[in-house]
Amino acid sequence: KLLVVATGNPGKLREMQAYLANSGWELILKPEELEIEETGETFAANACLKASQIAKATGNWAIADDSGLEVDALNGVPGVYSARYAKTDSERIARLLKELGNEANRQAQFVCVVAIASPDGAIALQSEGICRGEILHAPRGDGGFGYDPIFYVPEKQLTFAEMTPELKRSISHRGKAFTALLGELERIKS
Ligand code: ITT
Repeated sequence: KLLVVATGNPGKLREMQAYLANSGWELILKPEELEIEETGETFAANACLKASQIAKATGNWAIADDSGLEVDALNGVPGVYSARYAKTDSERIARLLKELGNEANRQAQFVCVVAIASPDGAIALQSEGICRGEILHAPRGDGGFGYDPIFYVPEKQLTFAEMTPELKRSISHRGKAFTALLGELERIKS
């Protein structure tokens, strides 16, 4: 069966493709001109919105990921606005470091909600993953994407951007959301 990967973010796409590689589904990319406005106030609402709209528009099963970084000392900001926080990854990082300033509490978490919709737009599966860490004072590493260079995982003593793609995938918010959902996804296929 065909599964449309409903993202326009190349970093996310790479990771989603890796999780889905052995799922038995034939992956197809979202048509570039199909852009869904994220009007929801939660990750779950936006993930469902994207999966549902893309499924209906293409007439195929679709999988969407809505994710972002919640910083404790900023009351969860940028949260669902992580992509809209600034224009480029480096501007997003610069803005976040400026807002946080010398705040001593650097605790934060990445959140990811994955949703899968059937061709009629109904949500068939939904899963959430959270990964806690700390915001550094300056970027480290050049792997990954988005806020990865400032997101430090104490247990590994590395930022997401310093990890191999395999290590990041095994412990990340996205990894937890996908792991919980892959078995079910296989069941739907047959
Ligand atoms: P799509 O909606 O097309 O999938 P998007 O980039 O707009 O792409 P979101 O609305 O879910 O996706 O925004 C998520 C943002 O959160 C993303 O742009 C990154 O800045 C950040 N983000 C999410 N997961 C991340 C990760 O694993 N590493 C670093 N940053 C991440």
